[in-house]
Amino acid sequence: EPHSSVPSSVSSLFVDAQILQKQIDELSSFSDTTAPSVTRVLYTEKDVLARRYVKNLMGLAGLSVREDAVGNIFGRWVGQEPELAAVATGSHIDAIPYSGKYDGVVGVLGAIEAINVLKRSGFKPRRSLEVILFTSEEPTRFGISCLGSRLLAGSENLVKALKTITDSQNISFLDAARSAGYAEDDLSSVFLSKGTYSAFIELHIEQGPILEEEGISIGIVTAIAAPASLKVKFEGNGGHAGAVLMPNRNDAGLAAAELALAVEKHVLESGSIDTVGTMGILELHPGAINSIPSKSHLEIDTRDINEERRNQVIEKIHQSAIRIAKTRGVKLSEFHIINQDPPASSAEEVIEAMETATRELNLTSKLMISRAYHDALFMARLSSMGMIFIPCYKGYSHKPEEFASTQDMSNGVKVLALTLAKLSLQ
Ligand code: HGY
Ligand code: MN
Ligand code: MN
Ligand code: MN
Repeated sequence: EPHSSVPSSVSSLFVDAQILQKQIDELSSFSDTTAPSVTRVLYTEKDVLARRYVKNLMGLAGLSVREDAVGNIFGRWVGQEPELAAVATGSHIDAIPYSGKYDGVVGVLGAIEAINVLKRSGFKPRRSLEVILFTSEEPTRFGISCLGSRLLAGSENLVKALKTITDSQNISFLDAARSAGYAEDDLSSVFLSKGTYSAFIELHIEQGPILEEEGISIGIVTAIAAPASLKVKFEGNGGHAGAVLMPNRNDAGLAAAELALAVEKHVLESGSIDTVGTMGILELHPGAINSIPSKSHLEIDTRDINEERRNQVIEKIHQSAIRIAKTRGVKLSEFHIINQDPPASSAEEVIEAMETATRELNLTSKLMISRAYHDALFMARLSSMGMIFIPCYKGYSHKPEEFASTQDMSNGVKVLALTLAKLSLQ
């Protein structure tokens, strides 16, 4: 049967930006903190409400919806040749504490709107098109980033870890998942086979200032930086903050502080602006002003577009932790690498489809790398991958001031719609 063509006149691509903004605002109301901040953590009551909201929009868009054992949600528009590998798109809707309402959400609600745009244009997909809501892209609750997409890409280690892992309230992953109506089947049922998708594309705000500063409408991502997270614990004798003289102290808190500064030192001595690192979590026990910390728990996030250089930083941080423990007479009770992922490159054919789409839409675009990680980093293990960035206000993200204009979102949705259409017909 004749393939339908990509929407002939791109002017037939109409994005209902008002509805999209309204949906973004409504979704942001499912939050555990007051507006304008958004907090929506995996498997909480607000997360379940938000998932229901998105499933409803998928249904209204005529997508057939399914959910897997950890709550990845799939909305499929079956194509004329349903046996072919589908073209997928999607992102996440979980939000770290006190963050904004666009991170991830633009790539889920915008993807559903892209489907509506194509339907309104009369387009008929050859390959099925699938919108994915990934479970728990953020590491907030269980310390695991991109939990849903990591599992989809296949990870026996993660299945094992999820059987025992608990959150800070000592609730197990499995109990939390069951409370949200998931984890009935074995978690390895989540794995997707390599041939499931021919391409995966994620629409996301840039979470950086470049596109806005340079007045460019679309970022075409060529690679996603290699993320790693470390958990470190020190233990000392603690004691009275007044009575114990300095030579007799082994202060677990100051050991953590010294390691945090060592992270900065090792990152800066890498010689590349692409190497980054911080200590995002620091907990001191007992956490009383007049008690020398007897325990410290710190978590370190370090990334680089160059995997080798990033791994050298991790090695140096480990050496510093051992040295600090020795010189301060504290115990290094834990040095745990939570994740140490390789970077991912976008596929040439997806980049080309995006460049053609932006040209046809008369939009300016720029090739760039993503320093933030995304579910696309793991979907790249299953199929060709690409990402579309849109500008966001001053590059702000992971804070309530996060903002993307309806014009920029509409541009992003059109590029996504046209790219999906092109790849669906290939
Ligand atoms: O941290 C990240 O890179 C992502 O935004 N969660
Ligand atoms: Mn055919
Ligand atoms: Mn994020
Ligand atoms: Mn994100």
